[in-house]
Amino acid sequence: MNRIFSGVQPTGNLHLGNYLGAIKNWVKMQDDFDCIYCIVDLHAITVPQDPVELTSNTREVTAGLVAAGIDPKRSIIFNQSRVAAHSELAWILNCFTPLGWLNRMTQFKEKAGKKRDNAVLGLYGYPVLMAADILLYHATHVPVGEDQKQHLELSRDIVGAFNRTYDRDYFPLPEPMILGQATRVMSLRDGRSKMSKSDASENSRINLTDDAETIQHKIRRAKTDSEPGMSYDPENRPEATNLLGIYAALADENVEAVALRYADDGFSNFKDDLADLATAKLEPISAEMHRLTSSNDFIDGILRDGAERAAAIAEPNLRSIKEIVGLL
Ligand code: AQP
Repeated sequence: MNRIFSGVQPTGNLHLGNYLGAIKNWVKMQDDFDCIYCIVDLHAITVPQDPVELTSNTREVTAGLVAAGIDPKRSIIFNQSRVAAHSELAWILNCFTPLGWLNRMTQFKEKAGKKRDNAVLGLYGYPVLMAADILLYHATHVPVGEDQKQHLELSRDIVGAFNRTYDRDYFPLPEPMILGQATRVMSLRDGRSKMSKSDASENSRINLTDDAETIQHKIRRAKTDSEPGMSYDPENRPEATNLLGIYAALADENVEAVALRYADDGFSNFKDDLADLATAKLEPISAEMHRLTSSNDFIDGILRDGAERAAAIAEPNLRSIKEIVGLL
């Protein structure tokens, strides 16, 4: 069976972008793939993290995956730092990754900002650790949102460099899977920037832990424009386009069909319907997350069991990689 590997950072609340761009698809893939879903805590520490919050976010993200429908018995769910092979393989792959490739990564440029010399080495090497995550399990398919496409291309380049160096087809080329109607959900406060956990504005995103009232409030306050009616126009109407895309993804409908249905409605009517739809879809997940996080034991058990199953695949693979490189 083909294998999926995908990850999510425990850097804060899971939001609608994570759900529609990644997790909703991950749930469906369990029927057709051998799935490994990783809480990438080593990636999270590439920017400063409060230790207590990092631990609690790791549990909360795990609860979010399970509440959204990932079955920890069928799929492996674990946190990255428990399987040391990720860090070991990342070091090996660092030695196959020219700096020129990393210099092109837009996420590093965005996250490092203007003070690039102060950015840490881990942030620069973030995509190499991501390549290690994927290649350690010989994953064939990687479901991601649009924002991670460039990193996945880098993983494919690293596979090419490694396989060429040792003149064998050792690592399979991982295929990106950019699925669904909402591969890039935008901020509710600015239709041109990505919905993100690290956005300072709480109103920019809908968290999976938000209750019905908060969801309704955030959607009603979402930025609008002054055009009449709703229309799908990414270039000129980013906010309307984003809200229509969210509706289509939540309802599993075609976005053009949704736009046509609301062509004569103003933002206000559309937002009422979107708020009802979002509440109906997200409230059960939020309620289940609260239930699951009421005791740590259940979540910690999932992560412990997942790490054992992940290590059982990762460790023999790392041994054969080391043999190829001449490290034993
Ligand atoms: N806005 C988004 N729209 C669609 N997909 C998204 N993803 C993230 N944001 C959106 C997808 O969710 C998966 C997990 O992402 P992540 O949490 O590991 O990293 P991220 O992309 O850096 O997410 P954030 O929220 O923007 O985190 P911070 O603020 O900490 O950097 C990935 O598949 C991603 O594509």
